[in-house]
Amino acid sequence: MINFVTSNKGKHIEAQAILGDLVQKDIGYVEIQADTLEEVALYGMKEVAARLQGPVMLEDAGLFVEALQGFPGVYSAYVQKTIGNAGILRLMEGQENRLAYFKSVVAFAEPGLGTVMFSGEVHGQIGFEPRGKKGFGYDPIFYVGDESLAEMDLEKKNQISHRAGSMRALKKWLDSR
Ligand code: ITT
Repeated sequence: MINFVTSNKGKHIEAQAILGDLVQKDIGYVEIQADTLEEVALYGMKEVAARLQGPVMLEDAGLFVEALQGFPGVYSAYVQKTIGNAGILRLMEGQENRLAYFKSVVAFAEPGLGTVMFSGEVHGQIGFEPRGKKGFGYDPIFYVGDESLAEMDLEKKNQISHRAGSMRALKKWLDSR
């Protein structure tokens, strides 16, 4: 059993489908202002590992838009809460380059072991309109091929997503110990 520290139910459901025995812990942790998801995750893990017993993991994710020089990136949670998907579409008005990617960094620790981290990415495009009701966050505006992530069921998103990549890498590592 692994404690997954996250406030995000959608993340928990997607990660659980890959890792199995996960318990969501919505206990919060300090997300520092840093240039990379790895730094945010590693710093958060120091706090979380000190507060919880046993195996624990957390994940930091972000959307990186090429035409916006990687914005919102490490600021993705704040941007989603403030200007949201409509705000990103507005920033992208008149932009021909729609390329973007999601990145996920998962950090795992247990007593007596240092933190290990794994990452995953999915590359796609920012659409011209939101589509779909599944998933969460930026899913309705992020397209892989003709479909937004919010149009895909969990199984399909979990075949291609950034989170599926990082969680599968963690699973492989856990299984090989
Ligand atoms: P935590 O408690 O785990 O930090 P969070 O939702 O704040 O939950 P992040 O900081 O990792 O998670 O996520 C940054 C933002 O990117 C946040 O607004 C998410 O909704 C969004 N996001 C992350 N993964 C996503 C995905 O698979 N699809 C769409 N949006 C995603």
